[in-house]
Amino acid sequence: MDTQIRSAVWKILNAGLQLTPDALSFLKEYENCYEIAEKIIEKVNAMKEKPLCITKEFLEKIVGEKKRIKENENSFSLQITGSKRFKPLAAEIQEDIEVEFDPTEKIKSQGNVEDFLSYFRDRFNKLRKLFIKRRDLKNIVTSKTVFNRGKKENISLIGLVSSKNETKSGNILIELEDLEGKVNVIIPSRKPELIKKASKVLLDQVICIEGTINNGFIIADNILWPDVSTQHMPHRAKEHIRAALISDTHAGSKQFLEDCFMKFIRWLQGKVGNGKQREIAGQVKYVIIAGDLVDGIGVYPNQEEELKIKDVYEQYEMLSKYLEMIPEYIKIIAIPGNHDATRQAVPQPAIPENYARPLYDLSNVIMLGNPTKIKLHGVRFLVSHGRSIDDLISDVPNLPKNNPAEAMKLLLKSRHLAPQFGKTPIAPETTDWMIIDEPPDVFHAGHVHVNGQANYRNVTIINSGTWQDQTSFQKSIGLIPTPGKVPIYDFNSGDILLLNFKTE
Ligand code: D5M
Ligand code: FE
Ligand code: ZN
Repeated sequence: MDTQIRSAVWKILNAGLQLTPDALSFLKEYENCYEIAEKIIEKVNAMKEKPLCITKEFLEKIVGEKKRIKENENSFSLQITGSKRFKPLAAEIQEDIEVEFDPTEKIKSQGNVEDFLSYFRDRFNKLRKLFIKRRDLKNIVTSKTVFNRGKKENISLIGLVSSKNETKSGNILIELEDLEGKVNVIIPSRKPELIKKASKVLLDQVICIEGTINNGFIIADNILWPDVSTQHMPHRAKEHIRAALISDTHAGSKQFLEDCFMKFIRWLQGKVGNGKQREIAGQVKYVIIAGDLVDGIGVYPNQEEELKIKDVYEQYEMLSKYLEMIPEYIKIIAIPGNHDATRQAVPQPAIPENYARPLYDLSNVIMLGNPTKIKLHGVRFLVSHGRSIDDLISDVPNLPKNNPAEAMKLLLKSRHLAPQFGKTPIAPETTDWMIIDEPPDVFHAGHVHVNGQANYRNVTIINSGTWQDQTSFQKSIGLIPTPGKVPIYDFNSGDILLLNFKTE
């Protein structure tokens, strides 16, 4: 059965309605059968006595009304283009995918204390190397050698932040730890700019302090993060293709916006949008999904009340029914989030095949772990679900809630995807796979359900938003999601176009 009619029938059945065979044949004749299905449900919902079965006569009435409505509508998401030919450029272009890092096969942790020791040792060593590579640091010392230096000498100490406190006089006291010991650093209250910088210092981050020695302390002159080089040059592709960046579909949730997601798929199929919008659809070669594919089950207390589908296998099945409708020449890359059926601690292996079989069965879907590094046509993508963004927004003063890209900037600066231990759960792998060893060209995350974009030292930062409407939990914490917005990344120019599929 054609995918359009399949989704229309799926929608009707899901609403608890049946179609007579006549009605089914009638519906099949219409290219906009999905919109007709929406209208059927809307109509039935408005009826006092609801029919159990939708007949051909019922449909004929609706189609008449539908035609009239279409003439008055001109919004992007509802525009029907009829039978104009769609010739997608991306179908002519060969895929070019290189998975540079996928944690799935690397994961080994047994979860004991020694593992955590090696984990933090690895974090420190790798980030220290990044600092040393910068070559702008003078007189690098260690916790052991620092006090051999003279009082007036400027020194640089690299260490992991093991504590941070404000003293009564308004100084900030940071304890830095390296492989040899610990040193106390004072950020003096008389330097307000430095105090402001210190507010961005997180526990367990590896930072560098520049300063001088006084009475067994380091008095800080500056705080540095491993950061991204100002010389970072992004890679661009010669092909005029694009990627649609999405996340947090939350299939199975009562708040999953099926119609909105369906509009997105119909746009990818070249079935909605004006000429320019359809041309852009035809350039989409990749859809990247940054986690929370399904809503899961038992993720938070009383989640059942918020679920339309209470079985995680069926949730993946439902998502696959949608993804199946995406043209096959478009490659779909999906990683897990904290709602998916894989371990919660990062790095997360890909969702196992036994949970998400229908997704693995789609020939154009590639299932990877969280985080993932992937090179598409030479352009480097770092894709991570982004749970730690929450931690940063709650702990760093003045980080905006309505643009998660600002928090993502700080992750890039710290060259780490989950700096704070004891927040986003981290698995005690002996290697720290959450380090951003190479700055990517595109840093894509989700999780916060709020769309946002930024550019930081030539890295394009994108938080893709969600397809789930506000849940009662989100309402209780004042989170206003931005569902249905899709950033479209242009591989050739590096530009982002934001499309809105939400029907108001
Ligand atoms: O997360 C969706 C959004 O909801 C994200 O911004 C975090 C927020 N969220 C989710 N669970 C919690 C708890 N327990 N406390 C505070 N904030 C939360 P998602 O991963 O889709 O559930
Ligand atoms: Fe989510
Ligand atoms: Zn999430």
